[in-house]
Amino acid sequence: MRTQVAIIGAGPSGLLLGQLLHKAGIDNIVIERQSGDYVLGRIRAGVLEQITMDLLEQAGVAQRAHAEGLPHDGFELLFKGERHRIDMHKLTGGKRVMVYGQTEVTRDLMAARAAAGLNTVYEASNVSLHDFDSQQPRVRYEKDGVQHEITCDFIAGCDGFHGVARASVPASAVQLYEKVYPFGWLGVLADVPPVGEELIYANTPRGFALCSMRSHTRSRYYLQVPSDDKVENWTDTLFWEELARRLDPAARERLVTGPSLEMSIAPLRSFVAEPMRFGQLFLAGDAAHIVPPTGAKGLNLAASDVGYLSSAFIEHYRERSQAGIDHYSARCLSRIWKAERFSWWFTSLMHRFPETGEFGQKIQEAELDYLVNSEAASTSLAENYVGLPMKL
Ligand code: RFL
Ligand code: PHB
Repeated sequence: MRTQVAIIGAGPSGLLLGQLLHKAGIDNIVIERQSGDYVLGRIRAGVLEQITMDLLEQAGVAQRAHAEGLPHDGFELLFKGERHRIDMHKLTGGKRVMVYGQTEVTRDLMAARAAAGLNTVYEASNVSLHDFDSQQPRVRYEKDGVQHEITCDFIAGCDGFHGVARASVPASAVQLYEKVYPFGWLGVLADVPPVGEELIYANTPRGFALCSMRSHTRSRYYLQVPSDDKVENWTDTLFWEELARRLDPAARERLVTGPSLEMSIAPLRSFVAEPMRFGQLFLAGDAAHIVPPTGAKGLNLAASDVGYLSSAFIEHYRERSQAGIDHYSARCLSRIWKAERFSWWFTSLMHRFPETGEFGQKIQEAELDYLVNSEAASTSLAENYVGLPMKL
């Protein structure tokens, strides 16, 4: 088999790249280790930046996000038992975010790919990458016990943090930066109306909590839990009781509980691999970087990488120019490190750190007080939350 771009991974990065390339007439094949249903079963991000919406539009898959997504102009910070609104729309001169789940983005991209009759290989095993330091890279995989080989011009490693693409690069060619936090997020998805119109990020002496949503009838809630906690230690009742304890009285009053559709624990980590290009192999999304989810940046960074990468490939095929390809890694990393900084800062501000004790809590509360009372400080928060410009 031959294609122009072999894409490893059918998460949001891989599928969005495939769709943008297809729109530009560039042939591609997506190779995914799991089944389509398994990919759709992972409940992850929920907040899309305008830049991500623009890319979905460019890919021709934004109709349902526009129709069913919830545009949000602000969010609330809860600390010392009181909520304070950050008016993103006002503070950023009219920008907002869209609340629309990663599952739905993935579903829309899968439907568009199927409708266009594009080749996606699900349940591919033993995927391996070869000769990406030459002009003839190859990808091998097994499907139903049969070995296949794809020759291509480029390989896009969109296969997430645990994927094969980054692991195929010699250790001496890549520099890794990592920070692991001493806690995780316990998440619950439930068909109950959200506690508020907007998201609530709560800093409490019992730990962080986040009230998010997928629609007016489906809520997504998270609690900070110790790193070694297990889902088996929790029941729906225990979750709702602990969430209620971390809310202010008015929100507690409004909280509607119900059976969880999904409950899982995600570890929190900051991670960057540099560079993101190795000859004809390009990393994008979680394959190259991870942010703790506090700033809602993971999926959005994946989308902006794919924005840069699709432009680079389009420039290569249309104009025979290498410029986009040569600048890919530096362009991405400049934006990624700013999002890493923001996500680390917001995580540090909102979570309880076992080692800093009461003093740490007081310092956080002082910073939060400053943040909500200083227009300069809240503008900086809002500007980062809605997403920094792509600067192409
Ligand atoms: P994904 O979504 O991990 O997709 C990668 C795909 O590659 C496949 N794969 C392989 N395919 C072929 N061969 C191999 N050897 C392969 N190895 C892996 C995988 O099966 C998968 O389908 O990466 P992508 O596309 O870069 O998208 C990134 C986003 O998924 C990610 O940034 C966010 O979901 C991060 N994230 C969150 N971000 C937010 O903004 N808000 C959140 O609330 C939020 N929650 C989360 C998250 C990430 C989590 N992870 C990674 C465990 C919760 C969790 C649990
Ligand atoms: C979510 O809805 O899953 C979500 C929203 C905002 C975040 C993280 C996760 O910061």
